[in-house]
Amino acid sequence: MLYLKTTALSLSAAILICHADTVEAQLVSGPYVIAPLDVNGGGGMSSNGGYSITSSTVQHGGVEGMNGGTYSIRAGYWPVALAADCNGNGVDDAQDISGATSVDCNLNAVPDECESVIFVDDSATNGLNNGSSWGNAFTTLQDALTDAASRCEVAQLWVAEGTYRPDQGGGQTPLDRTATFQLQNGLGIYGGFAGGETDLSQRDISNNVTILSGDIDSDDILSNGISKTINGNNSYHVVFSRFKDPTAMLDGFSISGGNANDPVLLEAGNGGGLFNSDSSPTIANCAFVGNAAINGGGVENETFATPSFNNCVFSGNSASNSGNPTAANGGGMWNSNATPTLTDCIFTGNSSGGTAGGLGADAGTDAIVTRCIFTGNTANGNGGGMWINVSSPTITDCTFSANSATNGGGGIYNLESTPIVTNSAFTGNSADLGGGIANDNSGGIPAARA
Ligand SMILES: [Ca+2]
Ligand SMILES: [Ca+2]
Ligand SMILES: [Ca+2]
Ligand SMILES: [Ca+2]
Repeated sequence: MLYLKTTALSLSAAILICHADTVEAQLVSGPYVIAPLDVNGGGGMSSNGGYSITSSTVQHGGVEGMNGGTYSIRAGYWPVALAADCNGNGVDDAQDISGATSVDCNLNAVPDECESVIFVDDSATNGLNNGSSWGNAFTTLQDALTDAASRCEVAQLWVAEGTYRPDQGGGQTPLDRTATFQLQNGLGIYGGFAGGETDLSQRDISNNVTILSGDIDSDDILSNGISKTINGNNSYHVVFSRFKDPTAMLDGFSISGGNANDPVLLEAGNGGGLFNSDSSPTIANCAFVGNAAINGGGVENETFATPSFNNCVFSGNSASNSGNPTAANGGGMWNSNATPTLTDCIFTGNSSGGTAGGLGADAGTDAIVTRCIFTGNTANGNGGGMWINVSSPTITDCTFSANSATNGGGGIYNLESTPIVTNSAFTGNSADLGGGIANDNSGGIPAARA
């Protein structure tokens, strides 16, 4: 059913209106038969004087004042072709906006949900590159982020398969190691599209690998676009988040080649894949692969950060410190005074020159770790799978297997902490002391000596 808004329609004689009729808002006369009837949203009717309204559709106003043969219909809808219905809800878009069922923050008379997506595809080199469609997609993610930040109506970026580097795009300096993809509140950044999809549910993340790469100087040894060996001068942080809330979302990307290796600039030594400080973004369906840092090769969470990671993989990341090899922490992830929520995540093949091959939970990190797998992570110190210090993480339904530590705690090294470990398995982990779990000055979980 299609409708045309009327604002003040007086009826004084006959008219027949059916579904298929096209009726302009105008004064009409004659005895009326208005069909079919469906009166919504106020109004109502009464009649005398011989009028018959049998089946009309009148919304948002209705019929009123039917006395003496004169009708006044206010703000009703006649069955007509819609002026605009971009959101396909059968209501004219102008009425969506005036009725506050749609937001129009940019005041262009278009419901914002119809213009909320910006498209990005590094292959779309023949279009207008304004982000308005797949054909006219931006070719760099930075251009899309800049555009999104200036437009209140934008809620999502859809990014097609390909490789995107943070030093690419307007306003960026090529080879700038400090260039980084900054998350934004109210913006979901989604990868995994082939290009051409019309709905978020159509993307295929595993077949359309969408890489955010810190290999800005293009000399890393790659495997399918992922950095296997970092060479040269890469981005300090591929992705960056500070003071963001859970509406800042990253979903469906492989994040690779970040290298936070500066021992002087503290932040530049932490979080090669993602640096996250005092911030609570929502990260889902992402793979942090082949990143490096002094602390937090894959991810660094610090300073009251409460991010969530759902269905993410942390693989082949490393914590290393060329100037002081054992002063490195958290190959996969390093948390300092942060409370990440990790659900259905996998830490595999991460390494640390010091503590925490897989995940480090330091200084008040009350992480919530559920249904996660830690396997094949190594620490050239303590805590192959996980290292916990002065923290109270909750670990539920997890598996620790084949992790190793040169010193203590192949699976978990637990220092002055009170973790709660429930329904979790420890198999095949190894360490000089505490192959499964080593407790050091802790009152929490029992030790499992190798
Ligand atoms: Ca509409
Ligand atoms: Ca709008
Ligand atoms: Ca592409
Ligand atoms: Ca490089």
